[in-house]
Amino acid sequence: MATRTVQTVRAGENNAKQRASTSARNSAVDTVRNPATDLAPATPRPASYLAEFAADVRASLTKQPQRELPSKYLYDELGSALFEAICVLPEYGLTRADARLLQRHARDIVDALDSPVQVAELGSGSGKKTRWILEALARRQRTYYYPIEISPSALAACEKEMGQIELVSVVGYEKTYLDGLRAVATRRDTQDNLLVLFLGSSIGNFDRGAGDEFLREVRKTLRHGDALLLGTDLVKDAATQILAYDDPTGVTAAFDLNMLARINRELGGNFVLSQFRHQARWNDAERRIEMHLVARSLQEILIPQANLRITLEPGESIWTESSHKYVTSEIDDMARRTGFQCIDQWVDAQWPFAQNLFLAE
Ligand code: AVI
Repeated sequence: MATRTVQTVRAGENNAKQRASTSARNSAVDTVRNPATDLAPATPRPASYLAEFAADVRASLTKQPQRELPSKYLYDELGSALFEAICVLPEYGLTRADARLLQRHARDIVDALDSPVQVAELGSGSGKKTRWILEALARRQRTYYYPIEISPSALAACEKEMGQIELVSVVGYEKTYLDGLRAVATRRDTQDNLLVLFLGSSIGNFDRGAGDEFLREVRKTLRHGDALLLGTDLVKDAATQILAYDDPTGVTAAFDLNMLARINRELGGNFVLSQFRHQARWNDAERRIEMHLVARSLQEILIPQANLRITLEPGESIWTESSHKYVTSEIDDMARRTGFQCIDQWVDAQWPFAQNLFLAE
């Protein structure tokens, strides 16, 4: 008897443009071909992609008083590989805490939901951590798993891995978070409840207001009785947090600097990487880690394909990412503000991180 199914729904032209992506992780792998660099793409990007990248770079690098670059552009092919390496750094406990909680509490999580439950995951990556949830569900019912991921290579890996689980059928969506979730929500049967997974504290890469807005949009696609499992990294001492984003082996620095290298590769920029230093700052008022690239000396930057020329003063920084941290007591409010109720919360004992189970009100 066939118990395994794997299928992929690919993005249309519009979705592949990643226009709707407001989050870093979901804008993953670079697919632009650049013969000069030998970074071969998995699939060609639509022609409009470079124009959008150039416009974003231009708008953010000219911001004053603080220049920025959008964190979603950290995730080209090399950036995504570096992020995978970050996840196994001893100093970056976040991913292991996330996985530990799922492994320990998968049963509690699925027991809180009425059958039949189907699972959608926003930015599934390779989906490794999700196995625990799917196995727990498959013990009581045939389960559909819908990984939603813009990176074709990550989605393929996820489909391959999760497609091995007995009584689990995988239908991958190569789309942005919300486009994918809308497609899943319209395809499910009326009696099915949906469990949406948003793991790894990816919510932390949104500014707090934008994070609320995003959760409200997620809620709009759901019905009463559906659930959202939200992973949130918690505030811990500043030294631990800084080390997690500025590791001694320099993997996170490489991840950050690669954004400049990518601009050089794809937009003809002239950033000299050795003239920039990666810096992780803890912003206590906003409860977030900020990643910056700080100019070591005066830099005349030319990015011809973005029609941009700027001067960076020595010590001036480009802000490349925010990673917000949470306190457990704020999660209830976050749920309520966005149309959910937080019905359970599990906190890791080794690395302060919480899995929060939200029910759609
Ligand atoms: C993907 N995201 C949750 C990571 C984080 O911790 O904010 C991205 C990251 N940036 C540097 N290290 C990890």
